[in-house]
Amino acid sequence: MKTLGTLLFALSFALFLPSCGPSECTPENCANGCCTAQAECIRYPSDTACGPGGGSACEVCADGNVCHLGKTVCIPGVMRTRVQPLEASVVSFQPPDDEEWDSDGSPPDVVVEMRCPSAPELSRTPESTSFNPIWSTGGCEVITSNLLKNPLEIAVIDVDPFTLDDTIGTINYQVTPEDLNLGGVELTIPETVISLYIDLSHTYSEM
Ligand SMILES: [Ca+2]
Ligand SMILES: [Ca+2]
Repeated sequence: MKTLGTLLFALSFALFLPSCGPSECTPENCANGCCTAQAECIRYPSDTACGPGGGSACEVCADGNVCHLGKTVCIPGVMRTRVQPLEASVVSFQPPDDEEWDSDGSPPDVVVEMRCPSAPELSRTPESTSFNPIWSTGGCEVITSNLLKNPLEIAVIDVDPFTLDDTIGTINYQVTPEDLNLGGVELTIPETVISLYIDLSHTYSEM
């Protein structure tokens, strides 16, 4: 009965382990966040754990309420986030053969296409002809809670008028409460996109 012996040994060992209750969450060890009922320190508030820094109790926002990230309190209404690519940095040559993006050696004509969670249409920025393209339009605006449920599907493209566009890179990215609180996120697509900064700006409206 070797198996049973092993089991009993493991069981007795488990019984003598120190109990793993929640550790404490206090104003001292959670100065930058709020404390959940499970004694977890939440640094970046969201609808399910909303509260200011200082180790106070996090609030779960009631139905029809959202966590106002600036005020760090639950307010009645709807929160929307505008997702806008602002700037990127693209490598000078196309891997794997280090070809130029365009045959005349000019910089790529970069657009960012995004499929945003629950948005009805693909969003698309204007062209920015540069290795460091910038944009200020062509993003999407969605209900913020949807952004936390499904990833952004992002494609960075070099538009070519007479041939098929070159796909510079694609990435699916799941937005986090941290990104929402910081107001943006910087992404990297291996090999081709050194950085892509996406701005996340929020608006709140009464139901
Ligand atoms: Ca091209
Ligand atoms: Ca081009």
